[in-house]
Amino acid sequence: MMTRRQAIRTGAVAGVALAASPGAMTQGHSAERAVVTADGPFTVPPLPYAYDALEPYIDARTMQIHHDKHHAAYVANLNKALAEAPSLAGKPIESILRDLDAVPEAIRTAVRNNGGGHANHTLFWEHLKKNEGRGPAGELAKAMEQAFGSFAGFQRHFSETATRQFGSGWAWLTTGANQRLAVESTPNQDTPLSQGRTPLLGIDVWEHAYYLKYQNRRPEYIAAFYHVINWDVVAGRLRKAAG
Ligand code: MN3
Repeated sequence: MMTRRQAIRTGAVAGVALAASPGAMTQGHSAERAVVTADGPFTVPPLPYAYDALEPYIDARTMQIHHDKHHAAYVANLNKALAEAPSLAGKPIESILRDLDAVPEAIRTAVRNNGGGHANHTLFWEHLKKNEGRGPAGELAKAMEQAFGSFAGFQRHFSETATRQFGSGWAWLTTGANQRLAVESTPNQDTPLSQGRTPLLGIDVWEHAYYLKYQNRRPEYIAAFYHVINWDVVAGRLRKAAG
């Protein structure tokens, strides 16, 4: 993790040097290259696979715009807001979002929206991978049986929640202090972290996440999403939360 962070920082320095003005953003042109945003503590993590790695379930063009433009905009706006809050310097984004009351009121909404956007998308890229029909195993599968009766029960609950989220937002698989799994949704870029919960898996149901391929057919996008969940990553988050 540190190595990757340092690599990103090195990339960010190069990006600053290349940028035409101090506030300019340098956009990556391939999946191998980090999108760097100058002038702030946070950077967009590089996509850990090629843009087309999730085809045909999520198309390459959507991934490129979503990662390089949408995520980059959240990071740029987060950095801009945090420039006015030296008290938050050096804090991880998860800590900031867990305690939004500690964020100065003047920038709280900007941090909630753009910090949430940064944290949510960072999780999202990490837990996407074509799974060839494999589902959860081990402790995660057991925890799903306890909470939802079965993996199919989880899918029903998760799909319904994602479908019913009115307008932009996310559906989540989360865990909390009682270690029990739950499915919930958040509007906009709100994160379960701000409610004291730990997100394990999230589906972005903003139209920018699916409109190019699925247009208004959100349920089709949700059905396709099950083909691109990296269950090892989700299981790892559960272990970490329980640890
Ligand atoms: Mn999004």
